[in-house]
Amino acid sequence: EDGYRLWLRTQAPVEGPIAISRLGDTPTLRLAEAELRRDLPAAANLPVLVALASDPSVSALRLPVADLGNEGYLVRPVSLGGRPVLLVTGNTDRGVLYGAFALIRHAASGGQIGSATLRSAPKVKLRVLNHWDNLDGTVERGYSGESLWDWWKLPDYRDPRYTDYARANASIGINGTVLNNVNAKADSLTAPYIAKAAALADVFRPWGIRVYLSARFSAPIEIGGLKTADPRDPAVAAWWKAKADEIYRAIPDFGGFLVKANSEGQPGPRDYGASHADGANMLAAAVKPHGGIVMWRAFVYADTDPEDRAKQAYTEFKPLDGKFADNVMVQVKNGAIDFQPREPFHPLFGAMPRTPLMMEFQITKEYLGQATHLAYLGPLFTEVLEAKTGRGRETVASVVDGESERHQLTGMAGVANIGDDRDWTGGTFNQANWYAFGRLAWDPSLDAAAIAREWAQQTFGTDPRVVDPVVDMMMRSREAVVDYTGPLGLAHVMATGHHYGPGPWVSELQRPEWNPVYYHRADRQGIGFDRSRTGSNAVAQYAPAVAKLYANPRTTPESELLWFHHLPWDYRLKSGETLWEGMVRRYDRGVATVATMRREWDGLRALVDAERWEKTAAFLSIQEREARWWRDASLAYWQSVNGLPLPAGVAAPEHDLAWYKAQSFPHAPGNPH
Ligand code: BDP
Repeated sequence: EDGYRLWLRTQAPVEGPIAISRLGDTPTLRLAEAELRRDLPAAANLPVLVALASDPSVSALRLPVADLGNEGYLVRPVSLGGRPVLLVTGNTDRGVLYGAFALIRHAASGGQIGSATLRSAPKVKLRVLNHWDNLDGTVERGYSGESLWDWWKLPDYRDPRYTDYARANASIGINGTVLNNVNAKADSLTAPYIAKAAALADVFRPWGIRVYLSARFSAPIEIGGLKTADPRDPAVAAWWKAKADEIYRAIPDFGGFLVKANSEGQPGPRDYGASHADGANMLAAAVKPHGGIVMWRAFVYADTDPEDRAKQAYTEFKPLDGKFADNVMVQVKNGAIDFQPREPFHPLFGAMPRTPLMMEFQITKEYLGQATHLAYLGPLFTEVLEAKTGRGRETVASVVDGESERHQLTGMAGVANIGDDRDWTGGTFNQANWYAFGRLAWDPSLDAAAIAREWAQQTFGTDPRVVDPVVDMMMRSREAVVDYTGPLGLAHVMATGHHYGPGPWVSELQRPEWNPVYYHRADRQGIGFDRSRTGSNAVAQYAPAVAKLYANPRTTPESELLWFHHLPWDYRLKSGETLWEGMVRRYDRGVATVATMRREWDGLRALVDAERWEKTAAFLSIQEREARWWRDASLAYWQSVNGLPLPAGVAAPEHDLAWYKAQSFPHAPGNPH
C-alpha cells in the first residue's frame, strides 16, 4: 500500500460483478464504462447504463439535461424499455465520464448506489494544473521527486503513468494542464518539444484534458532568430502566429499559453515600453483562430514599487481593465505577496470587472512545510473564495466563476504538487490538496470540511473511527502552520532561496523587498507592515467597504492584523493580552496542535495500513520538531528585537538566536536554478 492509487481504490465486488452497459461508442464513453467496472462496488442490484443524453433511448425520457452544459452529468435511476437501470448521462462524453466518477465517489464515500441521484455541472470552465516542471526533469518548488514528464523518452515512449495521471485528474474534474514551468525555456516551443507535448495531449484527450504551454516571451529572439520580442513589431506577431499554427497542427485542441512576464527577471512587453495588455493581446491573436486562450499572470515581482511590494500587481494591472482581448484571462494569485500560509485576498479580485480573472492557488506547499508538514489547504482555498470584495454581495468566488460580471471565460489554476514519487505528492495527506483543488475548481462553493471527509473516506475507507480523527487533523492543520510560522498576519518570514524554515532576521539581500525584515518591520517599539493611510496605503486598493475595515486595526481581523498595521508590542488584542503575549500564545498553540495531531494519528495505527501509517507518523514527528524550530527561532529573534521577557510559564527557546541563524540547507529540494 504505497499510496499510488490515491483516492481511487478499486472496490472488491461484494455481491459479484455489477451489470454495466453502454450505449454509443467514443473513447471517452468507453473509459466511463471501464472506470465503473473497475471501481464501483457491486452493492446494487440495479444495472448501470452509460449513455449520452442525445442517445434516442435516453432523449425519449425527456430528462432535465439542458442546463448540464458541456461537462455536467446526471446520474439517476430510470426505467428504460420497461427495465430499471441506473443511468449515467450527460450532453457530452466528458459529462458522462464525470458522472461515472461522481458515482464512484458517491459509493466510495458510503453512499447508496441503487437510489443515487447525482447532478452537477462545473461552475468554472478551465480547471487547470500549472506544473512548474523544467525540461531537465527538476520541478521548481516540487517536493515529490522529479517531473512526471520524461521529455527524453517522449514522444515515442508514453509511460502508463501519464494515463493514471489523467485519470486521477478527470476523477476530480480537472480539464487542463500546463506542462512546463512559468519560468519557461524557449526550447519548449521548438518542434521536438511540440511533438513531445502532442504525445501527452494524445494520452490526456480522452480524459477531457487539454494541454497548455508556458511561453517564454523572448522566444522569437532565442529560437526565432529575430532581433526583438516587442509585441508591437509585426514580425514578432507573425512569428507567434506561425508558432501557434505549428502547435495546432500537432495538437488540434491545444489550450493556449500561460505567461509570466516582467517578473523575477523574466522577459516581457515592459522591456520594450509596451504594456502587459499589448503582450497578452499579441499572443491571444495568434491562438484565437484556433480557439485558444492566453493566461497572463498578474504576479509581477519587479522593482517597480519598492515601497510596498503588495501593491505592484494592482498598480500595474488595474489600469489595463478593459484593454485585454476576449481570449485573455489574467491569472491572479490568491494574495498580493506570494502564497503565504495566510494572506488577505488579492485586491485585484473585484477591481477588474471587464477582465476575466483566473484564480491561482499553490497546491505545492512551498511556504507551508513543503513535503512533510500536514497542512490541508481546503480552508486556505475556501477562506479566499468566500471573502467579500466589498462590491455589494460579491465574493472572490463569484468573480472567479464569472457570476459577478457574467464572464463566459472562467478559470482556476493550481500550482501542482505532483512528481514521480510513488504516491505522486510526496505524502498521503498532500494528495488531499490536489483533490481539494480539483473539487473547488469544479464548484468554488463547496465546503472544505466536506471535501476533507469525502477524500478521507475514499482514501482510508469509510470507518468513522478513522475518518473522524483524520478530518479533525486536516481541519486544524493549516491554522497550526499559520500559528507556528507567522501568526497574526505576519508573512514572508522564511529562509532565503529554498524557503524552508524560519528566517525572520534576514536583512542583507540586495533588494529591500527580498528581506523578511522588510515584511515584518519589527523594532523595539512594535511590529507589522503599515498598509493603512499612514503607511503604504495598500488598503486603498480594496473597494471602500473593505478598505474601511482594513484601515483600522480594531476592525481588521486579528488573523490579518500585522499584514495591515504596525503596532506596539503592548497593543491590546481582543482577548485582553498584549500583542506580544498573543503572538507567543499562538506560536505555542501551533506546536501544541501538531502534538495533538500526532496523538490522533497514533490512535489510528491498527486501523490504517502499515505503509501509509508509518510514513505519515514519521512526517508528523518531523513536523512537531520543525514546528518547535519555527517557534523557538522566531521567539529568539523577536526577543532580540523587542527585549521583552517571555510570559510566565512559557518555555524558552531551546537554542540561542545564533544557533538558529547558523542552520543551512544547501540541498533542500525545489530550489529554482
Ligand atoms: C514564487 C516562487 C518562485 C516562482 C514564483 C512565481 O518562489 O519559485 O517562480 O513564485 O509564481 O512563489 O512565478
